[in-house]
Amino acid sequence: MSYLPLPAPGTTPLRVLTIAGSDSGGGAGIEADMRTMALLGVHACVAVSAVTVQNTLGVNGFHEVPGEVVAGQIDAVVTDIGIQAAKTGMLASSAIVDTVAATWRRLRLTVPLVVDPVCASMHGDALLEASALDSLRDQLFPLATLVTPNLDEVRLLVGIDVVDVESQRAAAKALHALGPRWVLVKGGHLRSSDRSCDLLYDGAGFHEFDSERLPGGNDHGGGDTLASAVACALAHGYSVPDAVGFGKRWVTECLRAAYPLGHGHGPVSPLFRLT
Ligand code: PXL
Repeated sequence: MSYLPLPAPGTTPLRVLTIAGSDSGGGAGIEADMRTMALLGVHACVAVSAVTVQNTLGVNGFHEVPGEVVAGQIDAVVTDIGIQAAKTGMLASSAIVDTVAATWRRLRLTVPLVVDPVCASMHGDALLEASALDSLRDQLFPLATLVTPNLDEVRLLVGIDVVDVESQRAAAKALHALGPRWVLVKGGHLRSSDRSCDLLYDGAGFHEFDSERLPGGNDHGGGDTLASAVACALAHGYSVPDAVGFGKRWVTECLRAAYPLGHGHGPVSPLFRLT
């Protein structure tokens, strides 16, 4: 596949801000975002929302960063370094979601914003307090260029159980009504056991993204990696459908290169780009 153009050595790369939680195991969250951004030739700036205590077996707990510190990180990055796109991942609480949205509005940011509405880890550990769903829907979604929920997040956000193409389309419409410009409903293995079908919707038309579904349990950080790659492509000026197509191809390559780690789920990996 072809990747994004790399910056010449010594020249300033494009910058993408990730507002997300840290994974001490290094597989998901900010660590996954930064790996993908670096290997796509983009400079990653970070606003840490929470510090999780986790390994490949699960999340043992997390410590939330105070809202004003999250806002301060965004402010510091935007007013000095400048960004061409941003993405959000784990935001932990309604206080942080509200602060991120208020800061985005206060700074009058107009760059593309990818919102990955992370609610839980793959082990089912909560990464967002239940009361924060209202904040996500009411405050952050209307600012988003693209939201990228998986099927569990769709159920929590709009109460739709996606079981087939029709319910996937209904979910995309219900999510779009909350205000984001585009919605990507990640379908997992909805239509067949060996394909992964994601549905993109902008209020007018549907675009389908189909990829092979790779076997193996090492897929920690897949959603973060996809959203980060999409944000990098948007920073380069790609259209949303082209950016999603790129992100999907990227995460498929990262899944192919996933490696075992610890005693649980290993991470998807962009390190194949170094070989
Ligand atoms: O992959 C979702 C995710 C995002 N951010 C953090 C996580 C996880 C999953 O465990 O730990 C910090």
